[in-house]
Amino acid sequence: MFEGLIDRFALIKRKILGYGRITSQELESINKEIKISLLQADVNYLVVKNFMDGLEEKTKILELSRSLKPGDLVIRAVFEELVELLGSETRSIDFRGDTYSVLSLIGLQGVGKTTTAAKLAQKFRDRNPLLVPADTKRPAAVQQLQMLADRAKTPMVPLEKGSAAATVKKARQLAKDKGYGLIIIDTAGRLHIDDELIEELQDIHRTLKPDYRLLIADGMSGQDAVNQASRFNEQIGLDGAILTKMDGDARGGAALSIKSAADVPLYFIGTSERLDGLETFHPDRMAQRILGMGDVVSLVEKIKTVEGEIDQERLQKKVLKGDLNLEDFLEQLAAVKKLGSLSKIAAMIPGVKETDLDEGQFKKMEAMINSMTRRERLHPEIIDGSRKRRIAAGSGTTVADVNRMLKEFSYARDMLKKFGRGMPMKMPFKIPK
Ligand SMILES: Nc1nc2c(ncn2[C@@H]2O[C@H](COP(=O)(O)OP(=O)(O)O)[C@@H](O)[C@H]2O)c(=O)[nH]1
Ligand SMILES: [Mg+2]
Repeated sequence: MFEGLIDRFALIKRKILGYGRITSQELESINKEIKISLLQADVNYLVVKNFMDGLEEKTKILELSRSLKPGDLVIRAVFEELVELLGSETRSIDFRGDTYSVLSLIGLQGVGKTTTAAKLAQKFRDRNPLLVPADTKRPAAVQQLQMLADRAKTPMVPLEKGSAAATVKKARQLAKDKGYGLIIIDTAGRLHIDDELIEELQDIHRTLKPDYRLLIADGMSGQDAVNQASRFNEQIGLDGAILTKMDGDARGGAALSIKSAADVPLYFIGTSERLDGLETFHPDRMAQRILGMGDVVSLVEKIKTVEGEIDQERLQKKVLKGDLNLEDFLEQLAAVKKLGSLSKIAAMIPGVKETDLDEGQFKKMEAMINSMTRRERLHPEIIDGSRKRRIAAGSGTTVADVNRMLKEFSYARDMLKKFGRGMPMKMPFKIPK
């Protein structure tokens, strides 16, 4: 599946990850290659344009960081855009709890409707499914479904009076009487979408309202599949799609375009002629596959970790400039608290004895800072007598406590500025008694 696309992306990825830094010209040439790869995979050109716009927007503002290579960030951006293109979330059929659910399979001739009907019956056998032949034009179609139904060990309603609507009505009655939990309708296909086909489908849907109108399309047919999705969606409405024959040399165009171009999300993909050849479609896994599986996952994980550390870098810069305010201090207290007992952590700092730290004192400080307004935290110098009284009352402390805390804070800030370089900001600083 998608071999060509995967190969081209592998080359692009190797190139991107090889760069130590990426200039805007290099970024431009990378983007051009990505664009060509998508077009060669037969992705709809408007979809490609949107994709590139999104990607360029993302890569333009890459935050430079000492710990991350720009190449990693570019790959991550491509990955995220791909996931979005593929529909973001994994879809699943939401079955009714109280009564039967109805799936109507719609599509042109030969795309795999009948096969997929049986695959779904097998996949959801625990729902007690019932197969419904609604292709009345070709007697062979009913026989084919009967054969597949036997293989899937699922009952099929016999064709009623040569009429699709009558057969569907019969299925509804049977489901009520015998407690079938899932009705799967195999509708008729044509070589082209015509008025007669649309009317027939509407007639069936009027008789038995489907919970899901699912387009079945041939994944190898590229943009034809997307056009079918758009047209059926306009004329009868679709809730989702299943792309078949993805085990063949599907280039990826249909899967990558159907959600964006036709607004029809992909639920499953067919991956063999056998009845077990139906897979849930996962946008993130598919994007991983396109970009070369495992390393993309670990790369995204790594970026997440480093982004947490970037916050620390920002703080360290403030420390060095003497810009530290009480809000940062509060943030640090919270971060340290998450790590566990303060005294235990402090004991790991050379020169700090466990007894130097008074946990109660820290709690008091936190309460006082919490009683301050944001402006007071950012500009402690505005805290005058009346503000001190308010803060003391709000935190259950005294004005003397507030005074001491402010003195300690400004002392700590100045000390940190002096000795800040290399000082681990995760640790609480030592407060003179
Ligand atoms: N390789 C492969 N073949 C499939 C898949 N789904 C359907 N087919 C084949 O496609 C052909 C047409 O399928 P059929 O269900 O009769 O299509 P229908 O006319 O839409 O009902 C049959 O030969 C199926 O075996 C699939 O996912 N992979
Ligand atoms: Mg058929």
